Amino acid sequence: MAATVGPESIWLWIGTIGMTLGTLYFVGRGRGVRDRKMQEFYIITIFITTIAAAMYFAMATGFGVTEVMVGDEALTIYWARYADWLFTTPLLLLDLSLLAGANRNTIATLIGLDVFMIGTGAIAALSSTPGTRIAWWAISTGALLALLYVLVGTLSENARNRAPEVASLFGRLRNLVIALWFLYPVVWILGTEGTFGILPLYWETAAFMVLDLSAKVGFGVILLQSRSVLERVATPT
Ligand code: RET
Repeated sequence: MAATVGPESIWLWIGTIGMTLGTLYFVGRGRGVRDRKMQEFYIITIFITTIAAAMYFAMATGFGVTEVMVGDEALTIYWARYADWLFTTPLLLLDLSLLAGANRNTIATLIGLDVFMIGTGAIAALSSTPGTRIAWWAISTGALLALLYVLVGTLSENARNRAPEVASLFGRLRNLVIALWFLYPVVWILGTEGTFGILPLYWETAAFMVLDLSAKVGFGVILLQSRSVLERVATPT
């Protein structure tokens, strides 16, 4: 069932513009980078904001939204968020993993947990009883905790074997991820999805927009800011 986009569309348009500007900025920064290893970071990060710009545009124009009946209440659910996160969160983790020099098993574990988290989060959003919504939310949050555990455990250990400036950049980005990613399930449960009606759709949409811009454009700006650090990743000494 289609649903119409309400006054929260202002935030969705700001999200669309922000992600587009982020994409253009990263494309500009990536020009002239010849080293293949360094290019990986630019390619991944450009895809992250490109996908998000497209999904924000889909939400702003009413394509990425549906209605879910929970009891006799109709919830407006922006499903395009999950389509966005399904691809962009693994790409963010890939950026971090390449920086840390993780092996394939660690990368697969992180991305597996992440896809499981977003998949079960989508089920939570589309479920039709408050009880099952909360249960899937809890399952998804469990996956987030496991993911962050790998991030502070194995991945941080890998990063310690890198050059000091690489390790320090990894540390900054890892802390940003921990701080921001924790807030997603909080906004979700307080927002319309949680059905407690604490945060109205208008403010929930604003909160997700700020989180998404920080977690994608903010993350990318910090990562791609310093070519010399990325050069150290490309040619370790
Ligand atoms: C959901 C709801 C269910 C519980 C959990 C969630 C976690 C979502 C996260 C999203 C991260 C998104 C990012 C986007 C890109 O910028 C699905 C909201 C745990 C962690 C970083």
